[in-house]
Amino acid sequence: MQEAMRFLHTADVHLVALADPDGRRRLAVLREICRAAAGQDALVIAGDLFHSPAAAQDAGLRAALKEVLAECSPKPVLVIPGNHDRPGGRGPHPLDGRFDLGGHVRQLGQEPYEESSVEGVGFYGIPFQAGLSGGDLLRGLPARVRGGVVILHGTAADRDGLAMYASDPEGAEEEGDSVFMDADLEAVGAAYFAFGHIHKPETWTLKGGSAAAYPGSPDAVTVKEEDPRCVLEVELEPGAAPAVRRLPLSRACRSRRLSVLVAPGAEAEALAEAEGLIKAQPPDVRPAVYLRGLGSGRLIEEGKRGLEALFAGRDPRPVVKVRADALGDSELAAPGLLKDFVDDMRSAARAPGADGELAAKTALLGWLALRGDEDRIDEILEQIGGGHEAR
Ligand SMILES: [Mn+2]
Repeated sequence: MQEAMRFLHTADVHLVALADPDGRRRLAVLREICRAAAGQDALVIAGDLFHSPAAAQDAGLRAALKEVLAECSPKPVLVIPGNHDRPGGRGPHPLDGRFDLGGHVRQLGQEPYEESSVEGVGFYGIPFQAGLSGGDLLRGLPARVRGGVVILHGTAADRDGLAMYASDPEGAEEEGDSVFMDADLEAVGAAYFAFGHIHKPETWTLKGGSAAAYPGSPDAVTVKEEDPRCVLEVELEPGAAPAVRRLPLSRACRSRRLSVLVAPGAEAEALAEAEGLIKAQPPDVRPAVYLRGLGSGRLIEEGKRGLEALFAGRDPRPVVKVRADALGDSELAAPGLLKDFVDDMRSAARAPGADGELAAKTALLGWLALRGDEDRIDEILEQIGGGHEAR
């Protein structure tokens, strides 16, 4: 490398079929990235370009993808398979060259690593694979990797608090998870480690002046991805630490988790609140509404379906999750403490000048206190105290 070089680093695009609005939006975000990469020396995609092997088999999606990737031609695109492109990390995968994604697209699919060069800088792609540990994979890189770039897909184990952002922790594709330790990265001595797998943007420096980063998914894939979405611009200069900048993405959506408290007899108020919250979100936010508390299971489920139907045309579509204790209608009507509680709450809510929703929430706390449910009380007080806007 004679002078500075710059490339863009993304990962975890999670393309799905274009019949799904998520698929069309993610491809539009990738187009935005490719257009920006046309002014750089290269684009790195560090795994999980496809959400699943089935998505990669979709010829229509692949044709659209090839057209989008052409936006940065002739600048090279370097891509490795991640755990979603290749569940389990074994056997064939869609990025082994079987599909033509454009002459400038380098599919680094050979195990244990595949080498490529851009502007005299070595790029070492480590495809997601199950045979070797993260430490063994790094120790297997050649000595000339010093000063170069390593592209890899897995969990950086020494990054506290990041593991929870890995997608689908219960999914089969998490098997054979690659784990990389900072000490092993430091021993490699590459200038930059282009990670994929964790969907939250994170950049860190290593001993010896190297840098490592997750760009995060460019478009929200799960409800956890609440940070603004970005692509990373990496600048390598001889004799200097890499400079890593976050570039915002105008077409991307991010998630926002919102809680609504449900109380028996006030289910409709809670659902109206949920509707209002969803409507209040800006268009780049995917609202994820959690219905908490307790109430009629029938009314809550009906309400959830109603909200989903009402917002079926919204892009991005909201997510509605029921986290309330569901009670049967007969339980609510049966004589006893619960019946008395519901009746008292209803009459309190009907009192002149009363705030029905506030009455419901207050009564719910009373009901949980009667049940001795201290954990739930703390959780609910925290939600009420924090307010919805704070998140
Ligand atoms: Mn991913």
